[in-house]
Amino acid sequence: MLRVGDKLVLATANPGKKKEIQALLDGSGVELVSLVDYPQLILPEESGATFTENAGIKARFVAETTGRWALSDDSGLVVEALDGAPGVHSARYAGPQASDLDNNLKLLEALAGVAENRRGAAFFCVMVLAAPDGREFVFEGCCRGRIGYRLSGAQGFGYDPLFMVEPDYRLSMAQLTPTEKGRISHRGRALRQMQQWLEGRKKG
Ligand code: ITT
Repeated sequence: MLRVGDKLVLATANPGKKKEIQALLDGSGVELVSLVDYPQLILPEESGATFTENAGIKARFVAETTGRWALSDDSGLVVEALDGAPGVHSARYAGPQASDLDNNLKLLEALAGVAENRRGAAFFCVMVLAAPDGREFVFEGCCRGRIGYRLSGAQGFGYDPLFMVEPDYRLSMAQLTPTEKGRISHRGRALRQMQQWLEGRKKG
């Protein structure tokens, strides 16, 4: 089992995710290293149809190649009025090289004319913790909100400036501090599930 002092490789090339995961696991006793420490590792193509499949692909690849425990995060935004898009394609919604701004502008355009009560959305996050011996453990988190009409706030990354947070939809996710975001976010929830599970394994 993953023990205090073991190195856990974060299987993500996304700096926004990396920063949030590092902050949320700070003080947990797990020593985190990232792909920056393995510059030769390029994550494989995310060919899965679900967040879980893609998270598995990334974590397995990194655990197999480094011989260490690996933790991946596959996440994205699901918009009701768009039948679940951009979903697993969230990172590349506006094209293969799309920036966060490109993706946000495309989303605004796709929702042009859609009324406030039909702009419901949710962020999903699936994390896979993969052991070098092939075992895999899955953790999930979700966070509901609504897509706003304009970008607001400068914190976070991705679709945060358009994601208006429940229950009153006054603030976007990008207007929350990192701590506030971590408390309610899909990623924070998945990581807390993982931490509870690790605690349980230590006692059991
Ligand atoms: P890795 O595969 O290297 O981890 P990626 O960005 O390609 O990085 P994903 O395929 O999981 O990862 O796509 C996640 C996208 O979903 C991300 O690029 C954002 O556009 C969006 N997203 C995920 N979590 C988010 C968050 O907390 N806030 C805003 N947008 C988020």
